[in-house]
Amino acid sequence: MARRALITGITGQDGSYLAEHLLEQGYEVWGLARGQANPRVARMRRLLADVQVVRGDLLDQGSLISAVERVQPDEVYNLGAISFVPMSWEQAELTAEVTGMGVLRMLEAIRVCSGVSRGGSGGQIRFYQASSSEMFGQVSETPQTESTSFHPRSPYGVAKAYGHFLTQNYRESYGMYAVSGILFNHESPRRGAEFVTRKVSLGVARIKLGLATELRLGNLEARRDWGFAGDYVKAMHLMVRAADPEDYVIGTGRMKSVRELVEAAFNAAGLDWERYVVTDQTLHRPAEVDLLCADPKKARVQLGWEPQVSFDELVAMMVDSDLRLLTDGADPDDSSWP
Ligand code: NDP
Ligand code: GDR
Repeated sequence: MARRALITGITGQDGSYLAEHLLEQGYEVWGLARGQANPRVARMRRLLADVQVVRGDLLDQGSLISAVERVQPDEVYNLGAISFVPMSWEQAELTAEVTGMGVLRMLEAIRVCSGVSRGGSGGQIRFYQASSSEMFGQVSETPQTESTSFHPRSPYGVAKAYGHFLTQNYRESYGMYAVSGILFNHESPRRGAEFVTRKVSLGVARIKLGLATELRLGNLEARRDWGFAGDYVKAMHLMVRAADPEDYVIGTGRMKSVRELVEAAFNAAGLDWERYVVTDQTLHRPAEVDLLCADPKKARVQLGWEPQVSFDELVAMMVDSDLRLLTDGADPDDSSWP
C-alpha cells in the first residue's frame, strides 16, 4: 500500500516541492490548508492536482487532531510557519504561536492519535520539523554543524529553537520517530517575493523589461548559504526514511553576500547592478544575522545527500523564470507559480 504523507505549509515553497517529490515516490499526499477563501490554496490545487486537502490551522489544536485522525498518515512534515524574519518582530506573539507552539500542537496531535505515552514505543507516525539555520543566529563557529550552539537573533529564530528542542524532547520522552532538518536558506522560482533572492530576481526582471528603474535593498553585506529548494526537500524525505531518527544540517557549505547575489542576478540579465540598486536603511533589521554557512558532512555521509544546483545556476534559473512570468503578463506575487 502507498505510504501516506501529511504536509503542513503545503501552499508554501517547500510544501509544493516536497509534495511533488513524494508523489513521484508513489506516496498519497495530503496538505493541511487554512482559511476559508485562501487564494494560495486555489493556486496550490492548480499546481498540485493530486494532493488532497484537509483543513486545519497550526493555531487550532482540535483541527490538527481531526486532520491526523482523518488522514491517518505514515509521515507528517511540519513546514507551516510564519517564515519571514522581519515579520517576526512586527508580530512576535503570533510568530511564537504559529512557528513555535504550532510544533507542540502538531506533536500532541500525533501523540494523542497514536496513543503514545511515556516510555512507550513511540507510535508509527514519523515526524519532520522544519528547523532553521536562523537558530544559530550570531554564530559561535563557522561552518555550523549539528552541534553548534544556538544564539537566535529574531523572534522567528527563537520560535524555531523552541520547536527544535521540543522535537528532540518528544523523541527522547516518548520514543517518537521525530527529526529536525536544520535547513539553510533555499530558494527557487516559487520563493515568496518578500525574500531577498526573489525580490532581486523579480527586480532584475522588472528593470530589464522597463517596468522599474531601481531596486531598494537593505544590508548588502549579510552572507548566506543559498541552495535550491528542490534539492532540500529530498533531504527531508531521506531523514524521515532513515533507520534512526536524527537531526541534520542541510546546506551547500558555500557562502555568498547579498552584494554577490545582486551582482550575479543583474549579470544574468546583462545589466550593471550599480546603476539600479539603492540601499535603504529602513530595510535593515533590528538584529542581523551576519553570516551563515553549513557543514553538511553528516547528511552527505549518513544520508548520501548532496545539493545538485549551484549558486550561479540557481540565480540564473530564478531570473529566467521571472523574465518569462512578467513577459507573459502574470502577477508573480499572486496567482502564478512556475
Ligand atoms: P513559506 O513562507 O513559503 O510557507 C509557509 C507556509 O506556512 C505556508 O503554506 C503558510 O500557509 C503556512 N502557514 C502559515 N501560518 C499557518 C498556520 N497558522 N497554520 C497552518 N499553516 C500556516 O515557507 P517555506 O516553504 O520557504 O519554508 C517551509 C518551512 O521551512 C517553514 O517552516 C520555514 O520557516 C522553514 N525554513 C525555510 C527555509 C527556507 O530557506 N525556505 C530555511 C529553513 C527553514 P498560507 O498560504 O495559508 O499562509
Ligand atoms: P532570511 O532570508 O532572513 O535569511 O530567512 P531573507 O531572504 O529574508 O534575507 C536574507 C538576507 O538578506 C538581507 N537583505 C534583505 N532581505 C530581504 N528580505 N529584503 C531586502 O530588501 C534585503 N536586503 C538585504 C537580510 O537582511 C538577510 O541578511 C530565510 C527564511 O526562509 C527563513 O524562514 C529561514 O529559516 C531562513 O531563510 C534560513
